[in-house]
Amino acid sequence: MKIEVVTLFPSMITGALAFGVLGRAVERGLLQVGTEDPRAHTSDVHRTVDDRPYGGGPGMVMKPEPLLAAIRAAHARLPAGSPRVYLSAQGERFGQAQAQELAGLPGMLLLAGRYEGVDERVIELGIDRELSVGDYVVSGGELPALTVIDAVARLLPGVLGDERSSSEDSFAQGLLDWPHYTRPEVFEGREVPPVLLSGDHASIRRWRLRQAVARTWERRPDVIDRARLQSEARDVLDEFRGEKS
Ligand code: 4FN
Repeated sequence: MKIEVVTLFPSMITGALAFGVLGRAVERGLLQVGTEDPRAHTSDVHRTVDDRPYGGGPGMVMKPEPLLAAIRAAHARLPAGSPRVYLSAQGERFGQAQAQELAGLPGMLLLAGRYEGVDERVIELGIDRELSVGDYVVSGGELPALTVIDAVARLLPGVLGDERSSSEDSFAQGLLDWPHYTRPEVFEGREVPPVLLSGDHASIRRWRLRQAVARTWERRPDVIDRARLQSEARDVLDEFRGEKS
């Protein structure tokens, strides 16, 4: 997959993509990420990318000419069918379903805003879709863009090792994670649940499923997706529903 990020801070994007699973995906050519800096599309001596808002008020707005030029230059490097996405507070909420959808595309352009945001006409003329990573104030769209890139890249074939596929993530089945443990067996007086040391793989699977269902029910009832649960998980969930209501 090919991704282009339009940003005033390209090194925030390229820097973050040097590490871990994403770093390896880029090294192996499974993921290709380019950047376009609107400042490169200015012609004045001060290389101006922002201006004061019409109507007054505090803060600055990203001015339209260099921004739309940067979007067009970056979009020209992407395969046909690559949407232009503006990361913004006004967008549709980005979740695992949106990540799945984007992972099926050949490419995408991500626009990261700064200041108070972009001139509205850039959205009208140069953007296909708006996505939001959540309801909090951030200083720029770069970290939201990286969040989208990370969540999407993990779903691309070959990005995770053979030993672990994204469809095995418990969240992919509509549940939170079960608790994880590693050595030592006793840490600061706290023991690993004995079932995990039993070697009884059927019991371990049942325990983990129960833990995942219980935590999701208690902490995030909003993310339980009954439809995506396996029949065994649905049975455990129905037990919980019976006990708690
Ligand atoms: N944010 C809110 C309401 C109004 C503005 C903001 C805000 C970065 C350029 C946009 C924010 C949130 C989720 C990008 C926040 C996101 C952004 C995102 C974002 C600088 C202008 C700005 C009601 C959500 C608190 C600043 C709420 N997902 N403005 O943060 O880009 O992607």
